[in-house]
Amino acid sequence: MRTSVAIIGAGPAGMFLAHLLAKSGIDAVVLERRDRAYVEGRVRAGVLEQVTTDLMRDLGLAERLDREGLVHAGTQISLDGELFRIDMAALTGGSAVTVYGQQEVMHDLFEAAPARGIQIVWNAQDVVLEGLDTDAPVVSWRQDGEPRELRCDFVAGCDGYHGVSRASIPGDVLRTFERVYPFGWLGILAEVPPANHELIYANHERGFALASMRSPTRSRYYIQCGLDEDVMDWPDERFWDELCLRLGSEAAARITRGPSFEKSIAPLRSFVSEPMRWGRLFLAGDAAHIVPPTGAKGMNLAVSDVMFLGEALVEHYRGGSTAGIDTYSSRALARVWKAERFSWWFTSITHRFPEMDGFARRIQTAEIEYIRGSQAAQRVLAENYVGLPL
Ligand code: RFL
Ligand code: PHB
Repeated sequence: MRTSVAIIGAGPAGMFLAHLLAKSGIDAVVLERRDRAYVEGRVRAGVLEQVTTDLMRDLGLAERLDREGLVHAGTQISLDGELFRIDMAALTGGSAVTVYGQQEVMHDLFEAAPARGIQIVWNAQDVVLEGLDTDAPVVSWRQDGEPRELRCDFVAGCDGYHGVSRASIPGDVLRTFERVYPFGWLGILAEVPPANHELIYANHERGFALASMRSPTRSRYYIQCGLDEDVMDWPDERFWDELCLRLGSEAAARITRGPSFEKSIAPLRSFVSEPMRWGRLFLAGDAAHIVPPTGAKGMNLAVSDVMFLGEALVEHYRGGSTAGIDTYSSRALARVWKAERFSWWFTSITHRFPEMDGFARRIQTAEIEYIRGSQAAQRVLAENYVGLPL
């Protein structure tokens, strides 16, 4: 088999890239280790930046998004139970975010793929990348136990944090930067109306909490938890009690409790690997970087990476210029590091850290009080939250 671009991974990065290339008539094959139900079933991101919703519109994938997506012009912050609002639209000249689950995005990307000639190979086992520093890379894998091979011009490594792509770059080329946080997020989904029409990010003495949603009838809530905790120790009633305490009485009064149908713990990490290109391999999305979920940047960064990469590849195939390809890594990393900074900062001002003493706690409180009282500080938060320009 032969194609122009072999895309490893059918997550948001891989599938958005496949659609971008298809739109410009560039041949690509997507290789995915799991099946469609697994990829589409993963409960993950919920908040889309305008860059992401605009791309979905450009690609003709926004019919359902425009019908069902919940546009949020503001967000709420709670400090020890007291709420205040950041008017993102007013502070950014009209920008907003849209609540539309990653599962819905994946569904729309997969549904539209066959009609556009996008080829996805599901259950591709033991993917190996070779010849990445030559003009003729080769991707091999196993399909139902049989060996398969794909020759290509370029490989897009969109296979997430645990994929093979980053690991195919020699150790003396790759530099990695990392912070691992001493806590996780315990998240639930429940078929109950959300407590509030906008998200609430809460800093409380007992730890962080987040009130989010997926639709007017489906809520997504998170609380900060220890890394050694077990979901089995968090029956629904305990979760609701703790959530209500941390969000404070005003928000708690509006919480509708109900049985959760998803409950899991996610660790928090900041991670960047540089460069994002080696020879004919390009890394995009979680394969190259991870942000803690505070600020909702992960999927949006995967999207901006592949917008840069798509542009570079189209430029190459149209005119033979390698300018976009050569600057891909530095262009993508410039935006990545700003989102890393924001996610790290937003995590650091909203969570309880084990080593936190009275001084650290008061500095944190002062920082949030400062945001509450300063338009300038609110604007900084808002322009990062809605997404920095490409
Ligand atoms: P993905 O989604 O991990 O997809 C990678 C795909 O590659 C496949 N794969 C392989 N395929 C072939 N061969 C191999 N060897 C392979 N190894 C892996 C995998 O099966 C998978 O299908 O990476 P991608 O595309 O870069 O997308 C990244 C986003 O999924 C991720 O950043 C977000 O989910 C992060 N995230 C959030 N992002 C947001 O923008 N807004 C949010 O509100 C938000 N909330 C979240 C989040 C992530 C969370 N968790 C669980 C990590 C909330 C949570 C709790
Ligand atoms: C979510 O709804 O899953 C969500 C929302 C905002 C975040 C992270 C996750 O910052």
